[in-house]
Amino acid sequence: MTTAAHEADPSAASSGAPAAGRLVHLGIGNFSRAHTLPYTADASTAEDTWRVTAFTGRSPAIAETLSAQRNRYGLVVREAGGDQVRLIDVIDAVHPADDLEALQRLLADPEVSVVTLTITEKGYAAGDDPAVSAPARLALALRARREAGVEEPIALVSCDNLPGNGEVLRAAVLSAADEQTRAWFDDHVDVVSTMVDRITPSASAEDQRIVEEATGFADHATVVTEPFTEWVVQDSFRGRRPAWERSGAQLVEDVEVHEKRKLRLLNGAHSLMAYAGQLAGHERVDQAIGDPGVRALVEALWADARATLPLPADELDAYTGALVERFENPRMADALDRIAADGSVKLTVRALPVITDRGGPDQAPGAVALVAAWTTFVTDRVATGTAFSDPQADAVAEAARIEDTPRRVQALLDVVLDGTAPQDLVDAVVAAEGTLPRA
Ligand code: CS2
Repeated sequence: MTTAAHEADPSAASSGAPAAGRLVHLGIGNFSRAHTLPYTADASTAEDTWRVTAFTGRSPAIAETLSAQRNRYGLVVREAGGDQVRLIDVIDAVHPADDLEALQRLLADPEVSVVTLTITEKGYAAGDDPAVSAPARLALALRARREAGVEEPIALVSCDNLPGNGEVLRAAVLSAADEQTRAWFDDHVDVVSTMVDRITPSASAEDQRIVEEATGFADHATVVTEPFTEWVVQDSFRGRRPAWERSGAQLVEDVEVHEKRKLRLLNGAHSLMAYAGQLAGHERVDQAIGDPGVRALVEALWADARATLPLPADELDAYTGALVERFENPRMADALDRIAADGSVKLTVRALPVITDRGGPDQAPGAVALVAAWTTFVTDRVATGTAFSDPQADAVAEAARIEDTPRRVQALLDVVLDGTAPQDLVDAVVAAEGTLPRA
C-alpha cells in the first residue's frame, strides 16, 4: 500500500507574516534529504517558515538534478506494511560544493542564522584548503560575515556521526580561519553538537517510479528511508532557529551520551556487519544480521560497547532490541557496501574508543573482532582486485599487500592510527582475523 501526502507550499503564507527564516545546508546527500531537511520542513508553520539553500557534497550532479525539478524531491518511508510517499519542498536553491562566492554571500546576510552540515566523517579532517574542505570554506564565509559587520548570531550545526561533532567542527573551522575571524568567533557563532539517526539506503529507479505513481511528480532525486528517525540537538542557540522540536527533535543540554550510544551500538554493529557480513558472503544488512555467525559477533561487540555506556541495562536492552528489528527489515535492502566505505576513518570512532574505554584489547574481544573484520575485508578486496572506498585507499592497499600477517596488520592499523598502533592491539587483531566466519 502506498499513501501520499503533499507539503504545504510555504510561499503561500499570508502576506504580513514575518520573513522566512533562512538556513544553509552543506552536503546535500541522501541522508540529509531523509533526515535533516524533513525536520526543517516539518518545523515550519505559516507564522514561522524556514527555507534552505543547500550545497552539494562530493557529487555536484545532485545540484542540477534538483534544480531541474524546482528543488522538490520525493521521500519514501519504507514501513513494514507499505510505503509512505511525500514530496519535500523546503529547498530554494542548490549550489555545487565549491561555490564559495555563494556561501560567502549567504553568510554575509544577517537573515541566515543556521548552517547545518552532513559532510561525512572524513569531511572534518580534510585540512585547511577551501578547495577540498567544507570547514575551510565555512571559515572564509564567516570572515565575509564578520567583514559585513553582521552582529546577529549564527549557529553551525553538525549532523555527522562523530562524537562531540560540534567540537570537532569548531576546531576544523577555527584551524582554517584568519586571526581576526578567530577572535570574533565566540561572540558571534554557536557550534552545536547533535546526534542524528535514520538509516538511509540507496534508492533505485523503481523507487522513483513509486514516487511518480503516488504523487504524479517525476522525481529523479528520490530518497528511501526507514520509519525510525531521531535527532538530539544541543540546546545552545543564541540566534533564530527552526523549532525542530515541532518535528520531533529533542533539544537537550548534553548530547554526548546519545552520541556514544548510537555510534557504538548502531554504527559499530553496522560496520561489523559491513565487513564480517561481506566476508561471510552477504550483500545486505538483513542477511548479515540473520546469519548466526555474524549475529554472534554483533552481540559480542554490543557486550563490550554496553560496558562503556553509563546507561541502565533495561534501556540498553530496549535500544539493542529495536536495532535488531531495524536491521532485520528486509524492505530496506540496505547494501553492506554502502556502510563499508571509509573504514579507516569510521573505525576510529566506532571500535577503537570502546577498546580504550574497556582498558585494552583483552577486555574488548567484540570490538577487536570489528577491527579484524576490517583488516581482513580490505586485505581480501586488495587480493581480489575489488575496489573499496576509503579516503586513505592507497595507503590501505599498500599495507594490505604485505604478505607477513603481523606486519600487514601492523601496517593497516598504522594507517588508521597515524603510525601509533600498539603491539597488544596488533596481536589481538592477528588472532581475531582467523576466527571470522567466511563464505
Ligand atoms: C552507516 C550510517 O554509512 C554508515 O556507516 O552506519 O550511514 C547509518 O546508516 C546512519 O548513521 C543511521 O543513522
